Amino acid sequence: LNIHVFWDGREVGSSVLPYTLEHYEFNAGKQGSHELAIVADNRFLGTEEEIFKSYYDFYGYGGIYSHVELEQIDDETITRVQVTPIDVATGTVEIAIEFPDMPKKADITIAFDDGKREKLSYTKPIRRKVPDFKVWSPSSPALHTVTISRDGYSQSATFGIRTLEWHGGVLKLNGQPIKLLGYCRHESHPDFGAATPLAVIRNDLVKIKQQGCNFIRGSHYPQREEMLDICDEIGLLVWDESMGWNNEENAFTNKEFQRRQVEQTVKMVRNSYNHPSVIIWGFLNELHSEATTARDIVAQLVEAIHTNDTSRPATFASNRTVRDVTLDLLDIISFNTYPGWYDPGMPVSGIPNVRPKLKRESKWATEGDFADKPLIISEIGAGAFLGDHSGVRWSEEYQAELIAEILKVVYGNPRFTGISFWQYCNCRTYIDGPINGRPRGFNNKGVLDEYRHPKMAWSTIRDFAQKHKLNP
Ligand code: ADA
Repeated sequence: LNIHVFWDGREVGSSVLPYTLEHYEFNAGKQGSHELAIVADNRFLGTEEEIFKSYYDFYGYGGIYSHVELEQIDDETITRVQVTPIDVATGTVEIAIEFPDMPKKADITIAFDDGKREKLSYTKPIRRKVPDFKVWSPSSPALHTVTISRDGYSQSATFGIRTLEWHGGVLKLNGQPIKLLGYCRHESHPDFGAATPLAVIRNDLVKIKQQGCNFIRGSHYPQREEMLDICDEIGLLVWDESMGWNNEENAFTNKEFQRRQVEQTVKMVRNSYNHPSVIIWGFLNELHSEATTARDIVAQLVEAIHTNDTSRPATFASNRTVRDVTLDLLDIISFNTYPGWYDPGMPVSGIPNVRPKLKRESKWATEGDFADKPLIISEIGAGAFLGDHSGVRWSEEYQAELIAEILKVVYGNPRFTGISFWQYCNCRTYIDGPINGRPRGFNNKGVLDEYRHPKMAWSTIRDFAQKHKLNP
């Protein structure tokens, strides 16, 4: 899949990074009318370096998934404003500014919210206490803005004051250990494909929040800025990840695949840095990480994240679990695990498998040096057809009972930081894909169906979330 951007017939930009927000700067010529043409080529090329491969278990929709903006930037004297929260007791943040001409020194003014402007000569990132600050958290998602001006041009950034720590096996938000509960969510709707209107996105996120959950894993690609804006505003925590799905050795040892992976991950981090809702950066879902050759790409991506952001942890969702040889490289250990669904000997009922399997995996993630790393269940769940009340596999009852058992086991074991269930709602995939059991061409593990009608498990999770009050 790739995109080509033409201005008056001249190519001014292109991309091979699906779902990545791209910026193209070019000389637009004289004032007057011009033609902008964008070619979205949704053919799978089948090459090793391709990021979006035809076998992924989610549909490769064609076209442009999000909006296009055209902006005249003649007078732009500031390129990027990056805000890092440092301390929630004093409201201290660090501000880093990039300029198009990258001067050694720039005369700027800086103002928080509607406050007064401070003049200064900027040479390196500065620390300031935000006046009248409020701390951001899921239960009180307070936002601030900072406006930087230079030579009559201004740029604002919205941010939240909140901190993260990830040691001692726990994830802390604002100094307090936090338990996560929520869903993996695809940008997918039967009427709109991946070009989900903002009203649908907002409705999904508000529903999840009202259910009592606090967490979304944006599977399996960088989330749209507008989606993250809503999470900032309503107080949902987000795992944002760059695109990958079950990538094999021939791809992840390919230098061009590696280069593209690093590029899309760095772009994701830089594009979405200021969102307080984003608490985890991820990549390469279910990489074939039992291979020692996988260590190179994992190390490269962790380093790319750390180089661009020291304030958030890096992880990826591993389904190799106890066979994974890359876990020591990560800040958080994350397992995609399907006891009770993908069990040896299926299709018999596997609910009794939940406890022993999760116990074994949590023990593995605690041995050696791993005990210091928080442990998340990044996927777990079961397929169910809306309206099937047979009580066996694929019924609403089976999914709900399995989920009830998972909730009991995971939140009863302090080693686990939480769950993002697979998945929020059914999503479109391929009926003839590599995985059996994709009836109707949908992945039917949604707790809601594809039109967001609830299955029984929705109230199982709601009742649990409301009883346990997870939002600090
Ligand atoms: C994997 C994968 C998901 C989905 C899921 C499933 O864990 O990460 O994208 O394919 O399995 O439904 O089997």
